[in-house]
Amino acid sequence: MFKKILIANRGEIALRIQRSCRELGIKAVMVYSEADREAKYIKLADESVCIGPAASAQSYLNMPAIISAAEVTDAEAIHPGYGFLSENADFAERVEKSGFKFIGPSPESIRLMGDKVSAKQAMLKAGVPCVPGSEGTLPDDPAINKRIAKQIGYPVIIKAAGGGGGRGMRVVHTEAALLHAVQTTKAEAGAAFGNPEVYMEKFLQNPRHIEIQIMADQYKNAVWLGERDCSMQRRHQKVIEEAPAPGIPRKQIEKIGERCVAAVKKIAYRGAGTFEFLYENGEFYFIEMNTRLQVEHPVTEWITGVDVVRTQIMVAAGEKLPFTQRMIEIKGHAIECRINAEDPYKFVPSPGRITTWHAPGGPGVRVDSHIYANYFVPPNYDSMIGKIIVHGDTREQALARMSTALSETVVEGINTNIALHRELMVDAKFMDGGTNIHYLEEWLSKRER
Ligand code: MV4
Repeated sequence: MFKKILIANRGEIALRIQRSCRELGIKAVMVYSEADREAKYIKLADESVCIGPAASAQSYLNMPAIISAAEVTDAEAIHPGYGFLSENADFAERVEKSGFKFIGPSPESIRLMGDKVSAKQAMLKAGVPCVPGSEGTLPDDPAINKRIAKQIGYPVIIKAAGGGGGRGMRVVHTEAALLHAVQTTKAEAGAAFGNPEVYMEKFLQNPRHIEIQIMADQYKNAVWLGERDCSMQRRHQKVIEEAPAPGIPRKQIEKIGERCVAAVKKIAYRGAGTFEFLYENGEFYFIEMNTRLQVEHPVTEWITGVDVVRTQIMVAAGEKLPFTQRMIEIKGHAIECRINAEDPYKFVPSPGRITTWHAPGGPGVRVDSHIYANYFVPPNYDSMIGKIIVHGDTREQALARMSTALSETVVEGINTNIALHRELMVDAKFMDGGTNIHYLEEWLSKRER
């Protein structure tokens, strides 16, 4: 096992990874920007290194500074967390070329999945059901593109191969609008991702977002750890996640989970990964794979009993997966609310000093957060300041526990979205379960203040 790991991230996930290191008897080196100097998890660290100014580009995205920090502290491995450099194949490659283990998949796997066209081709070949669409990237020939769209049937969606997570997409409803949409998406993709390639899919109008968590070691052992329903989102930012997904037949999810495991083995994937699916009219359609630890991993941890971060570290160190598929049983129901420092109605970020912090507790309540009274939320980063996760024997119990947990929570000095979560936990449609990806935005547009 590693003796020392460098954690190349900040905030709640830096603390989450630090906790796993402690538990495994591994020393944690934290890196931080000037804006995060006063954070408590920095003071708790075995060692810490300032890697630059507040701006992410000069600190948490600064590859030479992070690799130098690993060198001077003699760390053996680097955990990238989520966001920042976590899905950057060049970073993973530079980490390994510098003699460190990257706690994540190989650069080749990250690259394969980073290109959404090669990802889809690999998954199709491995037997994972995908959204019907173009076979690869679209050619420049207008007649061919019109033919592809006609074959798929309108509406279609044009997506950038280098995009993902909702960036670089355009919906097209008629043939008259097709060629302009292809050209514009290409131009934008070239500018934004340095790759103008685009592909086409059938546009699904009212899907749910269901994802499958997988874990694999370097010996081609792989398991799936249930699914998560992440349909409650606003502008491609997830707001609430839960597991299992309400109302989907177990047999059907098992079939998809097994397909994901087969695919992971086929591409010799190592580490944690997530298959994103759209689920509409009772069918699953693969859209993308994420090659990182995800924000919402705690709901999976709670229904399976598997510590995802601990397992990531173990398999990166060359150990075998400590469990088989037979040992994974789904127990109860878990819900996560992301707590953001933001205006509860306008959603503009609300950085500043937290004057009061009272965390919820009791049976089935987990809080993943780095905040404390007198903590200053810097304006330079994502507005998520923590997560409240609950578990119950049933979804109803989990909902009730979340409502209680939210009512106990006190954050003063900044604005948060806690009131929004409290309203959603008692919303009749959300309580029924199975809302689609548009539900939250529609709900917000009708919300009274
Ligand atoms: C789609 C889609 C409908 N049809 N693809 C958005 C994020 C990116 N991961 C893929 N996205 C979508 N792809 C087809 N063929 C609708 C979305 C989408 C979406 C997906 C998941 C969660 C929230 C979403 C919000 C808007 C659009």
